[in-house]
Amino acid sequence: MGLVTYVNGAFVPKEEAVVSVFDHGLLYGDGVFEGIRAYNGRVFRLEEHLERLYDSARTIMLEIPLTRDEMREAILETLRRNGLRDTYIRPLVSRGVGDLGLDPRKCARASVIIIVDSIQLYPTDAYLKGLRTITATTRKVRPDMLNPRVKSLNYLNNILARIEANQAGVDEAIMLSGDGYVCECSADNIFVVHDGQIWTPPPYLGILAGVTRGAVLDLARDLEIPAVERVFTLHDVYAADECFLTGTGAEVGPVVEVDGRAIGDGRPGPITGRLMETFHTLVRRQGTPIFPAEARVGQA
Ligand code: PXG
Repeated sequence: MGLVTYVNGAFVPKEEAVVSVFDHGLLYGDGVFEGIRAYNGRVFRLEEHLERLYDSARTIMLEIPLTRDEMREAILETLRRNGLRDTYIRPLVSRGVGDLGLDPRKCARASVIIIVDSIQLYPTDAYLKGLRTITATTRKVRPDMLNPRVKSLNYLNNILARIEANQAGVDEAIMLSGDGYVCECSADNIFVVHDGQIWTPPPYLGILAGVTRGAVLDLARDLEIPAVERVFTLHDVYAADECFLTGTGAEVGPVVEVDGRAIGDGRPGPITGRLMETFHTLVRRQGTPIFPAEARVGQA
């Protein structure tokens, strides 16, 4: 049997999971979404993803027609119906069906979709040898415009950056703020390592407050690797000993080249390696159990 998708309360085969051409998610990118992973029968940091989804919806004044408890249950039930223990989950809430005007008041009810499928952002090889990146000429949207902390269906800014990476024949693009500070990549947060200390940009700069980013900061604390949120420039990236990206899709991925410059010795660094390893151990242990029978096996 093919994958089953949740669409407005119904579980339908992937091929039959469709939305109206009048859905404002399609017409205007009016909606919010999440990207979540399940590992080993547990949904990693589900509560943090739910919180970000509801916070994003609040900012765009989108009323999600499910309570947070109902949304959690809908996600878990979609996973159960698919019998999946290791997968990628994409909950999405759009403004719903309206007319051709952009006024959201014409949309009577938000549409809720939960897709489960596999995802691979970068080739497997890139995790061993490291990712090659460029800096995109496309800058981040300023936080006082459409705040990048809102995980909205408007991803064109990031897609333009990704196209720049594709055109340059590299894996990913680094995006800068309007005044030139390093922000994040098209679908991942960025970290650099200087003299054993980890730096990552602060969310107020106008980046997505990544769940994986948070998990890596927690791991750094556990491993007693000093970590700070701070503003930095491309110079600090070029001069870094190590650089890596984090994201639900990407997980933790080493960066070995930025704008034609080798980072460190041009190979994935030791701190990145430790974090990649401990991250993969963490995700298999921590999380919300999908199947109730596993609930008693200790949830972190
Ligand atoms: N920055 C941006 C701009 C993102 O879109 C992240 C950082 C990482 O956040 P999390 O919470 O996942 O650690 C994202 C992640 C994908 C994909 O293919 C990921 C995102 C959006 C669209 C696709 O993995 N968001």
